[in-house]
Amino acid sequence: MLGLDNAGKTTIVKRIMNEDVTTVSPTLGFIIKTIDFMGYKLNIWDVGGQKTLRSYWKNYFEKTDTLVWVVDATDRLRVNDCRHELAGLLLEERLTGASLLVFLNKTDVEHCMDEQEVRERLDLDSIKTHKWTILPCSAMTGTNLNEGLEWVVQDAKDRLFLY
Ligand code: G3D
Repeated sequence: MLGLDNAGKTTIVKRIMNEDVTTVSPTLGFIIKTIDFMGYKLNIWDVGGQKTLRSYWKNYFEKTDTLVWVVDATDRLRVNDCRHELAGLLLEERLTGASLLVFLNKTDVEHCMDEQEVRERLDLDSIKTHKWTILPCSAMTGTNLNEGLEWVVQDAKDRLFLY
């Protein structure tokens, strides 16, 4: 799970794990959590998103089935930065076979960017190299987090049947 700092990655992981979401501090390194979901074990790597940490992202790509890219729906100022970082990741050789789930987080906040706006501003429709989807969600309310994990599991299942 990657994204710019402050996108809500740690809060999403905490919400999924049913932990208290009112106390999060910036992720300086990474946190690994394993959850049981629909009979599968999902290993979630929450990797810090600050600019200084982004060069380390590539150390986490080995054996990644799905890249969960978390976008802050309230952060219009950094949406270009967000598009640029995502585009760079999709060029990474070790992520070639990975699928992409874009979690549009913080959609509980009024006047935030909606799915259509983010699709356009991140240029998602031009992505042909990876199977992808976008889901508006909220780590605060829990909206759509399970649906996102379901997509991840279903996608992994589909790939198992292919091999
Ligand atoms: P990161 O791990 O991507 O860096 P964090 O992001 O999980 O640390 O979250 C950054 C801030 O966004 C936190 O606020 C957190 O409470 C808030 N946040 C995360 N998800 C949501 C959401 O879905 N809705 C809203 N409204 N806020 C969210 P603070 O104030 O602690 O910086």
